Amino acid sequence: MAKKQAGMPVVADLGAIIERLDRRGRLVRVHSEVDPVHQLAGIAAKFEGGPRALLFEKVRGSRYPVFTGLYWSRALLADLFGHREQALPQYVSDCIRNWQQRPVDPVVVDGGPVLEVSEPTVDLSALPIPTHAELDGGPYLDAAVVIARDPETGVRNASIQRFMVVGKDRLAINIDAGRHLEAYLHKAFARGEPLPFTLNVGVGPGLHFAAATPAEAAPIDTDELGIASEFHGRALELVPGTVSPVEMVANAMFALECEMAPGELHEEGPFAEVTGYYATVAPRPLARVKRIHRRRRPVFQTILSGAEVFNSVGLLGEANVLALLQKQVPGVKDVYFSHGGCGFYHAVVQIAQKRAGWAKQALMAAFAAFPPLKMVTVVDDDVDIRDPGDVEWAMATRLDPRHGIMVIENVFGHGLNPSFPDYLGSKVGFDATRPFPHTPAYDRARVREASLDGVELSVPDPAA
Ligand SMILES: Cc1cc2nc3c(=O)[nH]c(=O)nc-3n(C[C@H](O)[C@H](O)[C@H](O)COP(=O)(O)O)c2cc1C
Ligand SMILES: [Mn+2]
Repeated sequence: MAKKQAGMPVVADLGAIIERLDRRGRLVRVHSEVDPVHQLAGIAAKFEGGPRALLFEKVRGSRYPVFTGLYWSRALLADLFGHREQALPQYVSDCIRNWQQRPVDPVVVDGGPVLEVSEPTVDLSALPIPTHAELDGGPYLDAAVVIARDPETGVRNASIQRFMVVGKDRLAINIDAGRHLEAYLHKAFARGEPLPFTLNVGVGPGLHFAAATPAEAAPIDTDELGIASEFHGRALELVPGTVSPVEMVANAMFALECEMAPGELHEEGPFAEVTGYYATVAPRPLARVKRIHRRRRPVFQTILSGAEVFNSVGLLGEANVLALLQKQVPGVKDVYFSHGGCGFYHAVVQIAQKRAGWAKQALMAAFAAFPPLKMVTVVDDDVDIRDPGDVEWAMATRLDPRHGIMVIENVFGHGLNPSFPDYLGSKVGFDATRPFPHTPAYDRARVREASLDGVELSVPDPAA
């Protein structure tokens, strides 16, 4: 692993993060050689959601280890950032607000760890790129941060897209409708030009969060890489591209310089998505890899479709909905994107209502703040929004089905959700708050808090 740069915060460097996880008993090391086709993901799935990430030390066919699981537990992320788990959305939303008010743009430096080795030839088969699910169409890069520049304004964008390996120097990419990369591609192709971009594999969560920040919080005319600077407490360092004006992340593990040419498509998919369904096969943009750079001893990073995505795109969506609701609707206290809702289709909002109708205002504002949402449920502040049983209790006892359910027909949503074919479907909001003004009929019954100190008791183990 490359040496840590002086003063570099741990969250800014994946090498430092892996070392820290190891020291704190939060890293499972897989010593045996594993097959990158299905076996790696199968082993990783056994640890998914747990308190530890995973390092596969030997992966068949490659010289490089593979790291996974950084995002599958909020407890692990909270430990890394030094915040309480439940305070993460507020912390993330505060960082994004600071960036919106006083952005610290990235700086371009001459060199960095990612330029330690520049491969003489491009051969993606040398990288330990895993094939995850049984029906996946091939190996996928799914944790790489895409950096591109607006062909008209030169503004940089950061995002994450899935890339299927379709040749030793070719990738097929899935870009959802409405992404900034899609807009850049249209602009470049309208001019008859290719779109250069870089793929940065093995970066810290600050940059990963910057890339996952939704367009509603980081509009197309802003350089959202600056959000990483905010998480790091210092300017993000980039190095210049060697074949195009698009930069690479100075301390990434690997950086691939790529290009999409007008009209070039390739079949992409299937891919087991975060929804729990396979994304369909279709002709999608083809990218050519021009150059591969890496650290001397790099670690490849991959992400399992599931909790890892709930806690990245989901956490960033949550933070943005929270920020907007706190600004627009009095009384909003907290927001959670439930895992049953795939991390970004169902928002549960907690509100201390001071006036009738504000819960419904919260419903409308949440839908506007994050277009992939299909469901929003608003509950009072005596309900635990992270406990599905408690949310159901509020729906079962407080929701008035005649007045509390709001259906919005034929509206733009997320294309990966099968109930939104071609991005069109219907959404539903549930106002599960108590009638306002509040009456004792809806007061929650509670037993008095008692201490077991000094209480003599015997607790047997139940018979097996
Ligand atoms: C692990 C992971 C995988 C993702 N895969 C895709 C993808 O394949 N296609 C896509 O358009 N967005 C994907 N996203 C979501 C986008 O990266 C995210 O919405 C981002 O904010 C888009 O950037 P933009 O607002 O600059 O367009 C993924 C996000 C994560 C964290
Ligand atoms: Mn963007």
